[in-house]
This record gives sequence, C-alpha cells and structure tokens, in this order.
Amino acid sequence: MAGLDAKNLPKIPEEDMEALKAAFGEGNLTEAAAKAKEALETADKITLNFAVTGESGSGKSSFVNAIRGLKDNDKGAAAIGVTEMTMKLLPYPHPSYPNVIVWDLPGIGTPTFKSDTYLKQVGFSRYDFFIIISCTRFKTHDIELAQEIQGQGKKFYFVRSKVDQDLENEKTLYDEAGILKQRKAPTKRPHQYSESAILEAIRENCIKHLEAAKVASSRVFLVSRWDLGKYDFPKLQEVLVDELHSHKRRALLRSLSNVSKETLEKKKQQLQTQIWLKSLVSCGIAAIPIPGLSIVCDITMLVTSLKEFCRDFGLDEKSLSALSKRTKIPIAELKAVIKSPLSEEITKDLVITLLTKCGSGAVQYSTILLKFIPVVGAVVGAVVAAAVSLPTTYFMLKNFLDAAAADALRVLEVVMEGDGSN
Ligand SMILES: Nc1nc2c(ncn2[C@@H]2O[C@H](COP(=O)(O)OP(=O)(O)O)[C@@H](O)[C@H]2O)c(=O)[nH]1
Ligand SMILES: [Mg+2]
Repeated sequence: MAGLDAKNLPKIPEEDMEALKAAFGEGNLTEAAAKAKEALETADKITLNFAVTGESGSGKSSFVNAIRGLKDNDKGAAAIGVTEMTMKLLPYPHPSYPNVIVWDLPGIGTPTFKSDTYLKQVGFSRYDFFIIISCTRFKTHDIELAQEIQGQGKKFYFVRSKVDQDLENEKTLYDEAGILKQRKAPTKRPHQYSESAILEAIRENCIKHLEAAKVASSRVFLVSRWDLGKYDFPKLQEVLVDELHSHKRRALLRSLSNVSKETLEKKKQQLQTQIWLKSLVSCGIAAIPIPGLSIVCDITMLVTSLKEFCRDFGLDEKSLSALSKRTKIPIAELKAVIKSPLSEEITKDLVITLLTKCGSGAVQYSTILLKFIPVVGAVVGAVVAAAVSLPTTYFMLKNFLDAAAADALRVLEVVMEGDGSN
C-alpha cells in the first residue's frame, strides 16, 4: 500500500489488508462484519464425503477408523473383520468434524456387486473422491472401478494397505543380524534386510499391474493402519488436500491427523486466511467495550476461535491423552513442549490478557484503517474504536495461531523421536 511504512509494525499481510479494504468498500462496518460472518459460516457448513472401497478384508473399515483418528474399539468406529454380504452403505462422520463423512462401502468383486453397476448402487454422485484399497496387488475389479470413476470425472486414489505385515513377513526370512537366511530356491531378495527395498518392491509390483491395465493414475500409497506417521500416509493426506477444490479443502484439512510437518503447515496457512474475517466479525457484530482496554470486541467469539485453533492442532486434554495412549509417550512429556494454553485453559480473562499484549503494536494500524472504514451510517466513535480493535484482535488471533502451530510441531517432533527409538 502506497505511503505506508510498515517496517516497524507487526505484519498484516498485504492481501489481508486488501481484503479488509474491499470488505469496507461497499458499506459500513456493520455490513462488512455481517458479510464476514456469513463467509465464515458458509465455510463451516461445507460437507465433504469420500468413499473407501476395495475387496472384502482389504482393510477398508480399518482405514475408515484410522483416517478419523479412531481405534477399532472406539465409540463410532467401523466394525472390523466383517464380511460384507449386503449392499450396506455406512456413513462414518469424523468425531470432531462431523461435516467430514467417510463412507465404508461394501466390498467389490463379490457376485452381488459388479463393477459396472457398483457405482450406481453406492450412489456415485455423493462422493468427492474415492479411495481404493487393496492388501495385495490391485485386481481387475479394482482397476475397472478406477476406470469407471475416472470416466465419470472424479478422482480415485490407490492405497496399498497392511505394509507393516509385509515387512514382518519378509523379516522372518532374515536372521537377527539382518542377513538373508540360506534358501534353496533362487531369490531376488537383497542379502541384507532393507525396509526401503521391500517397500519399493511392493510399490513397483502394484504400479506394474496398473500400468499394464492403462489406468489413468498409477500412483499407489503404501500405508499401515497402525502407524499413520509412516510410509505414504502423510503424502496421501497432502495429495488429497492439494487435489481437492478449494472450498472443500478446508473441511478435509481440519479433520486430518497431525502426522506430518507438511499437514501442520497447511493447516496453519488455511486458518491464517480466515483471521481477518474473524477479527472483523469480532469487532463489528456483538462487540462490547473491554474494561481497561480501548477496544470493543466480542470476547466470547474470540474464546471460541482460540479453542478451535487448539482443537485443529490437537492441543486439548482429550487429544493429548489419546496421542499419549497411541504412542506410549507419557502425557507429561508431550505437555512439556507446549508453551501456549491448552483449549481447557482458554477463558475470557485469558483472551483479555492476550489482547492487552497486542494493543501497542495494533494502535499503529488504526490510522491506516481509519482511512478506509467508511463512517456511513455509523457513529464516529464506533468507527474509531473499531480501527483500534480490528488490528488488536487480528494480532491476538495471529499470535495465538502461530504459537499453537509451533506447539503442535514440537509435539509431533517428540512423537517422531519416540518412534525412532522403538
Ligand atoms: N497388520 C495390519 N492389519 C490390518 C491393517 N488394516 C487392516 N488390517 C486387518 O485386516 C483385517 C480386515 O480389516 P477390515 O478393516 O475389516 O477390512 P474390510 O473388510 O476391507 O473392511 C482385520 O483383521 C484388520 O485388523 C494394516 O494396516 N495392518
Ligand atoms: Mg469392513
């Protein structure tokens, strides 16, 4: 923006300032805030449906649980080890983000379900994308289904499940020093046990069959239901997010497990894009003066926003306890690296304290904001208050988001270190 010396100020990204300016362009503060509120609500209402399909026994139901962060015996988990005999479609909403629904489809390839009618029977149009799972190479009906999905203009992803089992099986062929045991038959196996070589062989074998069948995409993601941080699961999460239409991307991203640095970074960036909208709503709708501060805002809404950040990054007692159980790392060790408050500690008083800390940096923005917040229909005093409140709220939210993302990253590092020592 011309004439603005922002060198010494905390930074509000140019695009956020432009967006704010545009929001005020056509009306006053109240109108701009109402529009921002609507935009946030619309984003929250977006639903995402995706289907998990494949042969019976391939690990569909397990995957449906794993991707929702559930153990197989948790409440709301899909039943495991059940052979599908009926055309039953089961929707499984994410426990924390119920607008994300994973569908456990009946197994393909059984006499009841023929590839050509299968998609019609399962209600093709409902799904945003498909995950096709196999615990061996992909068979004819997996491939036919992929081609059908592709032909009807939707995306599919091949997931090769149970790779932990493959690795275990291979290990039995090697001695304790990792040297291939004597075998009578000639073998292509390497002399020294190598996890990466085994995974590569699985991948190549899958790809070879897909390419022979001329499937549009021969990408295969190797996963284990027991360890989502390993193999290709983090990459799968990334690809799903990247290939989704932007308005659906946020819904999926928020629901994803925090198993990789890339996912955490993407979550942070996504949440960052909404901060100016949240600030606007906070200062323009149910705003009330905050005692001791020269600002007006909706503290309740800010409390909710901070709690949402915590939930998205797994920074609440329930998530940490689940993570501790899963990784067998004591919860105290996880908490030791967390610097900002957990969801349970977020109160109105805490928010006021955080706002106070951001006040001095924000005041410098008020003159800039005053240039483009129209006084139309508003009491001048209210506009002046908003001009200070907006950047104060903005910095408070942004600082908290940055801190929460950094905490989540440190927690992930603890988990990854723990993994390495096992
Ligand atoms: N070792 C291992 N076993 C798995 C994995 N995924 C599923 N299973 C097991 O495979 C069996 C069938 O899984 P299920 O999810 O019921 O398959 P579905 O019939 O396709 O829904 C169960 O015993 C699961 O515990 C995995 O990633 N690793
Ligand atoms: Mg099942």
